[in-house]
Amino acid sequence: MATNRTFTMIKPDAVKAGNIGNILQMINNAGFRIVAMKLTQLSPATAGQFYAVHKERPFYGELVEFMSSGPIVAAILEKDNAVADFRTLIGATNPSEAAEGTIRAKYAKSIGENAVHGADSDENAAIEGSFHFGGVEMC
Ligand code: 3AN
Repeated sequence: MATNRTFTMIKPDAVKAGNIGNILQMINNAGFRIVAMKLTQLSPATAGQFYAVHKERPFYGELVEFMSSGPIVAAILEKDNAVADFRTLIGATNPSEAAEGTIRAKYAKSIGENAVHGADSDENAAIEGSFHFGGVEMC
């Protein structure tokens, strides 16, 4: 059964471009409630740990370097069908394939620097959320 929480990060490219506010507005307008949120910066080691599932992929080094290159916003979001609905809101991994009106279509630069992360399953949403937040940080 689908749970009602997902995990997101606004990535360094979107933070640098000044799009935190625009992206949070789209998240709010799509009906998500923010359960926890913080501005933070991942170290290369922490980014490597977060993306350990991609360790064997050819872009892993590039991904870790990019994700630790500047501040990010990490957040836990709540809504019915949160994981699937958030993936719809952000659009395809490659912004050139992302549907019109999605966050990545509007704000992503490339397949690597693609503005936002969205958990891809309920299980990963829970793991990723607790990677960044303790229970007392959730509202
Ligand atoms: P998604 O973020 O849409 O779930 P994944 O899980 O396939 O996509 O990839 C995780 C992250 O790895 C992506 N958000 C993107 O930043 C990066 N990535 C994926 N594919 C590539 C690629 N071909 N080249 C560079 N970076 C990539």
